[in-house]
This record gives sequence, structure tokens and C-alpha cells, in this order.
Amino acid sequence: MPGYHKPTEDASIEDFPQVRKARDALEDAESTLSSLQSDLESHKASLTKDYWHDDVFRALDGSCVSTEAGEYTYELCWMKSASQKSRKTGMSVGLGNFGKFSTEVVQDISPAHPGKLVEDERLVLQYSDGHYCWNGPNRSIKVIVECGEENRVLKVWEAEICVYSMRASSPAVCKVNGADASAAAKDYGKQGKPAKDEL
Ligand code: MAN
Repeated sequence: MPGYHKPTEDASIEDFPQVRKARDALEDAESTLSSLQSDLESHKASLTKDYWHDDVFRALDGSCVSTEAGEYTYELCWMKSASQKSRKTGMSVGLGNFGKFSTEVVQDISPAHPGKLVEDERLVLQYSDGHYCWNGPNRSIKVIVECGEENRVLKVWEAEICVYSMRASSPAVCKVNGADASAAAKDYGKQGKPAKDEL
């Protein structure tokens, strides 16, 4: 038959260009499918993730703020992780990954009567399982959030070795459903998770 070359005895079907092309197309399709599946999984995880009352931290997820304190720069990435970076060497140490929300009563200056201390219940973002600490627990940081115009780190301290605390401000906690942030934090504390609006 003119134009037809019979494959030699040891040629496999894999050697035909059409077969190779089809296999390449299949591999491409499989890799597209697997990347779409992983996108789907991350969207599903994001939908079920707790972003606190009214999903207020969803927009901030992964965005970061930092401050310099003493010999370190502390970076807070909302809902993700926190780190302590040496200003001298640039070495970065993980202070933990975001784990859960809680609340804490703090004493602060009364906005209405400066000079007077008042108790206020604040939202806390707890980060844990940070880098190993020689002679101490794995690093962790508690981020106490108060209402403020900007997302900002206000203060960082290390109360015990490798146990850090941070005060940060964010507009995200100022108004929740018309109620003030403190009332919302109280609500959160009672229920362990935010009350969802009835549809
Ligand atoms: C580093 C820093 C400190 C910490 C010590 C513990 O110097 O992370 O904050 O107290 O390690 O060894």
C-alpha cells in the first residue's frame, strides 16, 4: 500500500504521533482538572472559615501590618500568621499561625472621661504553634484588637519567654450590625462563635 509504513516489530502503539498527541492532551486536561480541584477546595475552605461576626475579617484575610519595637520588627498578617524579624540580621522567627478567636476584658482609658480607667471586652485573635523556643514553649501571640480608623499594630510585648501579646487596631471591629464592637465581642464570647442572621 503506497504511503503506508508498517511499524517494525518492536515499535509500540505509543510511538504513533496521534497517540502521543492524545496522551499529551490528556495530561494537560488532567493537570487543569487538578488545579481547578485545588481552587475549589480553597474556595470551600474559605466559605466555611470563621471570619468572626458578619465576616468582618474576610476582607483583611492575609493582609499584613507591622511595627518596629526595640531590636525587632513585628509583623501581623490578619487570620494567617505573625512574625518577629531582627532589624540587625533580618532573621525572621514565626510567632504562630492564626488558630481561633476569643475575647478578653482589658482596662483602658475611658473615651468619655480621660484619666478614668474602664473595663472593656475586646476581641482576641490567638496565633499558636510558632517557632521552637529554647527553654520555653513554642512561640505564640495573642492579638487584642480594638476599634481604630486604621489597621495598625499599637504595641507588642513578651510577657513570658516566647509568649507574646500585641495590641492592634482595626476598623473591622468598630461597628457590627449597628452594635458597638464591645457588645459584639461579648456576644462572641458567650456563644463561642458569632450568631448568624436569620435569612
Ligand atoms: C529571641 C527572641 C526573643 C526570645 C528569645 C528566646 O531572642 O525571639 O523574643 O525571648 O529568642 O530565646
